[in-house]
Amino acid sequence: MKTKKLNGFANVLLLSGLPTLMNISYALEAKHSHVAPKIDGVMDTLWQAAPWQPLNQHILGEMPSKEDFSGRFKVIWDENKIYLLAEIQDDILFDSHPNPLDAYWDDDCLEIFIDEDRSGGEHQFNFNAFAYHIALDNQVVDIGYKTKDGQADFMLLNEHLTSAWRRQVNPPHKLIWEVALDVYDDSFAYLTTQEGIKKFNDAKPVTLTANKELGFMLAYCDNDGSESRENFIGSVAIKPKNGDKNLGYKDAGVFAQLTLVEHLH
Ligand SMILES: [Ca+2]
Ligand SMILES: [Ca+2]
Ligand SMILES: [Ca+2]
Ligand SMILES: [Ca+2]
Repeated sequence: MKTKKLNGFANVLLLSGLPTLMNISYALEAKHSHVAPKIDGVMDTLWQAAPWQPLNQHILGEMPSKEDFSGRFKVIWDENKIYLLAEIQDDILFDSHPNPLDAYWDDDCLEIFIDEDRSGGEHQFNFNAFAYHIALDNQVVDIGYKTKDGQADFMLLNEHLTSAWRRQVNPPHKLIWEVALDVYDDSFAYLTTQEGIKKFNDAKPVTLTANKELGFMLAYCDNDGSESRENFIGSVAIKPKNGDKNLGYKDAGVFAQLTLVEHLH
């Protein structure tokens, strides 16, 4: 995978013809892997084939120092899943909300944004796209539907991915955080029974193929002990709307294009 700048006139013309508001500031390629990485927070040699991608775009809070937060990541894929490895430097790991559904964005978390069909568009209260918040206890949450009283229905989606992280022995003790992600399309749905139990429909993860294009963004919510998160840094430069760059959890149009390829171009 490599970063391709798509700011040429021809590319702008090409992309402007698509019925999407997809972010065109950059695009990524993920290389196919014949072997699935072991998800254990240790970087296997198979990751060497994938280049590092920066995780350095400001979304919220003050821009952190390198010691406070810095990160980079790699992405590969096979027919079944997308695999992600993030190398994160965070001086203090912090999780003050024991309920995984409570203010999970204010605890340290890795956030994967994915839009299976690269449609862009609104996804806050639907599954046109997903914003998977992965907590330090590896539980996964996104907003489901809007409740009858207009509140966000926070959904545990632990079945959608496998995650593991581990700190390295040598200073500065960076985290290696690995994720194996099932890719669900917008047919995913759930219902809530009268007893309040949430039941998923029978949507299955899609089978991935070469040249598939998805919407993708990675981010990290860093909190080191404050009431709310101290900074929020992502992989994509987001054009602010009314001064706000924290748009990924509701607008898939800010994600970048991720193309699954056999070989890097
Ligand atoms: Ca920090
Ligand atoms: Ca928590
Ligand atoms: Ca979509
Ligand atoms: Ca932290």
